[in-house]
Parts: sequence; structure tokens; C-alpha cells
Amino acid sequence: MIAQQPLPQRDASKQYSGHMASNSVDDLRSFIEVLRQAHAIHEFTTEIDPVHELGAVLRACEQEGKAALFHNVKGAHMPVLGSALGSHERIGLAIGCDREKISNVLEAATEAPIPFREIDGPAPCQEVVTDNVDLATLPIPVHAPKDGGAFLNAGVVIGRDPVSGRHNLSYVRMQVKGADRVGINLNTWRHLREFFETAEANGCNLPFCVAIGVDPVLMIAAAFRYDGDEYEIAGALRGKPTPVVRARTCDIMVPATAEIVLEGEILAGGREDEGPMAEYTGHYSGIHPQPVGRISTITRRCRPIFQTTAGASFEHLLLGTAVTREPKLKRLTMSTSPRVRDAYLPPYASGFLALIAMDNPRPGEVRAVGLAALTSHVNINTVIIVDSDVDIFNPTEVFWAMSTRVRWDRDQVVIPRTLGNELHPSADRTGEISKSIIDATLDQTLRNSYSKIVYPKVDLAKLLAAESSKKTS
Ligand SMILES: Cc1cc2nc3c(=O)[nH]c(=O)nc-3n(C[C@H](O)[C@H](O)[C@H](O)COP(=O)(O)O)c2cc1C
Ligand SMILES: [Mn+2]
Repeated sequence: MIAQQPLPQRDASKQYSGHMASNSVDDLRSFIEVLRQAHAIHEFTTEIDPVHELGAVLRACEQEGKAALFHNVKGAHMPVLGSALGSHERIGLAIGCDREKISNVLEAATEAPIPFREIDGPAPCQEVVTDNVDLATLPIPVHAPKDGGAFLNAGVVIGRDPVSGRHNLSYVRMQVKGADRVGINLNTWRHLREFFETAEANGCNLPFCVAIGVDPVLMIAAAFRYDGDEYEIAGALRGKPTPVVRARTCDIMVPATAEIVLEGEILAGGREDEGPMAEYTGHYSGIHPQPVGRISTITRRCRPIFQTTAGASFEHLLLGTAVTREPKLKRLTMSTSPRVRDAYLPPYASGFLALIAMDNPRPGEVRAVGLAALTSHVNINTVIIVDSDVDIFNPTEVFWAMSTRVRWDRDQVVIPRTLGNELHPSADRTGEISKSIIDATLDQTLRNSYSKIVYPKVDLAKLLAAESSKKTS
């Protein structure tokens, strides 16, 4: 059993409530409305097969910068939403800010947490309760061509620390293995894995819930690394407490407005093969022994909307590897040196690469900043530091700096045998990997001799228009 702990008291003067005033989102449905108004979603009434077709259409929508709502999924009794937060624009819509402000808003949320609030009375997420569980009643897609089956992957997995009682929100893909059985891919370093290992060491199963179809701030909170009760991050992002209700079968609070909630336990002592699935590394994961979960109850709204995300989708990469890790990357690197101008985790590098721009770094500072970047998230294994005349958001410029400003015998440090993520193709199954800092800044002794060539900007269109008007006259 999980011990109930009082929530820690917070300094109310630090409560963050500013930026959400005009945002009308408080659940998945209201977010879909916002996406419609912003023309950020494609809707399909044509029948779509959840096996392989839905994943492919989702990918095509993502490439156009859109979410997708499938109203007619083959064999399904409910619509399916995909890629809700698969772009900076849609993340901005979810939290009511411009894309440039996302990092700041997320950083501020960690500094001014707002705890959840238990609602009185019946909760929408428990309008219908089913104890006779059959996961086949849910439209869980088989997304990518070589996926080993149907995976639940956009649900927010909620667990509680058996020691402190705090709630942890995260994404953990679950492979459907039977009517009420799932394989659970619990990676190294994950909080839920720590909870499970503690429970299992005491011979206990670990209760968990999966909330599918939630207010998008809960989706963002689930991708965060945070040591407190992670409902606090969702509350801070929304500017008010997340309404929750007690699960039916365990001592876990679930979001009251979720579309669907699965309640179950991760079983102590059992491991079964799980995978493969299209992973955020851009490769399929292998098949590995993983813990097994049993779902005991499904609760839902009367007419629920199912939510999914394809493995290795923009949404998976943005949420899981980039946007939610940048605030800490910036905080640690900028507090290491005031000469750090910007820091970026490009989603195209799956969260393994950090790019940092610095102004005239002093001796030793580049490596100090590189070490700070590596410690900001365990998955980061390469840090490239460039001068601030290089645009870190433009890969062409970063490659140019690497090709012209690095002396490889001197400007690269390799740190062997460091904890990373076991899904990286060069890591072993414990997650051990080697990491690297690449100093692609101009050597201090060369700064006065070499400067980047920059031509003045011209208005070519105006010049050419003048040319063609000459021709016609
Ligand atoms: C769509 C999506 C799927 C993910 N799937 C998994 C997974 O299967 N296993 C895992 O350990 N982490 C997965 N992650 C990453 C974790 O959910 C994420 O790092 C989260 O912060 C972990 O929570 P924690 O820091 O509280 O442990 C996924 C992330 C996203 C966005
Ligand atoms: Mn956590």
C-alpha cells in the first residue's frame, strides 16, 4: 500500500498565475476547439484502419504542421486524436503563449508549482466504469510498419512514490498483450521504474493509472523531469490546480476531466519480451524482457475521445526530448557562464545533442559549459559549443563551424562509460554510453585573425522588380 503524505506547503507569493488569463483550455475537448479555431488540425470522416494506415496519415499530417482527428476509425466506437502537441505552435496554443516564450513559461512553471485539487462529486472521467476489462474495446493503433503490435503511448501514466507518496506523471509505452495485460517499457533512470523497483523489492505490485485524453498541460507535465508531485507543473502551467479524483481501485489521484482512465498494477517478479516499436531515436527498439502490467478497471466519459501518438513522431520528439528539457539546459549552462547566449536541443537529434552559443568564452569555460549541459539531462551525450556568430537553429551553420573551427586532437573531450539511455544504438542495456563535448568556437588566439564573412543585406526583390519594369517600359 502507498502511504498517504501531506502535500508540501509552498510559498503562495511564488504562485504563477499570469499568462493563462485568456486561454480557454481545461481538457482535451476544449483544446481540440482551440486547434480547430487555429486551423491546426485535419479531421477525417473517411474510414481509416488503425493498423498501419492511421500512423501513416498521422505522419503526413505532422509534416504539414497539423494534428489529426479521426472520426471513423475501422472497428472503433470512438474518435481518435493524434499529434495534439506535435509542433511548437500547438504547444504554444496549449499554454497560451508564443512559441518563443515556451521555454520561459515552462521554466517559470517549475519555480511556482500549484498542487492538485480533489473535486467534490462525480467526475467526468468516471461516468462509465468497466471492471470486465478488454483492451480490444479501445482503438489502440499499430502505428509503424515494423511495430510488434498495438501500443498505448499517448496516455499519461500516473504512479505514486511508495516512499514519499508524491505523484509522478510520465509516458511509458505499453504493448497490448491480452485483454487485460500490457508489456511496460520502463527505461533506466525513470521515476516510475524507481517506484516499481522499491515496491518489487518488498514483494509488492505497483499500482498505476493511465489517463488518456487529458488537458494538454498534463501531457507537458508528464514529459518533464521534476522531483516534486508532477501535478504541480500542470497546475502552474494552467494557472490553477488540476482537478483530480481518486481512482476506483487504488490510492492514486487521476485527472477528473480525462477521457479514459485505465487502472492497474505493474506485477512484481514477472518479465516478458516487449517490443519492437518505432522509438524516438529514429530506429525501432529491439525486443527485451520488461515488466508486465495488469489492467483491472477502465473508467471513461460517456462518449470518449481516444488519444494516440506515433512512435518517433514530431510530438514524441518535441515533447519527450526537446521542449521540456530546454529550460534546465538553459538554466544550468547560463548559470555556469554569463557568456552563454542561447542553448537548444534540436528535435531532429532525438535529445542526444545540445547546441550552445557563447560570446567570447574565457579559457576553460567552453568545457565547463559542456559539462553543465551534459548534466542537465541524462540522455544528452553530445554537446557542441559554437561562437554566437553561428546560428544554432540552422544545422548548416553548425556543420560549418564544426568543419572550420575544430582542431580534433584538442577540441574534443570524450567521457567514456557514462549513464545515458539504453535505447541509443551505441549504449548497452544498462544505458552506459560514451559522451562528448566538442568545442567548435574559434580558438582565442585566432579570434582577431578570422572573422565570419557577412555581406550586407539587399532587397533583391525590389531590385529585380525595378529591372522588369525597365524591360516592360
Ligand atoms: C510519447 C512519449 C513516449 C515515451 N515512452 C517512454 C517509454 O516507453 N519508456 C520510458 O521509460 N520513457 C518514455 N518516454 C520518456 C519519459 O516519459 C519522459 O522522459 C518522462 O520525463 C519520464 O518521467 P520521469 O522523469 O518522471 O521518470 C516517452 C516520452 C514521450 C513523450
Ligand atoms: Mn518524474
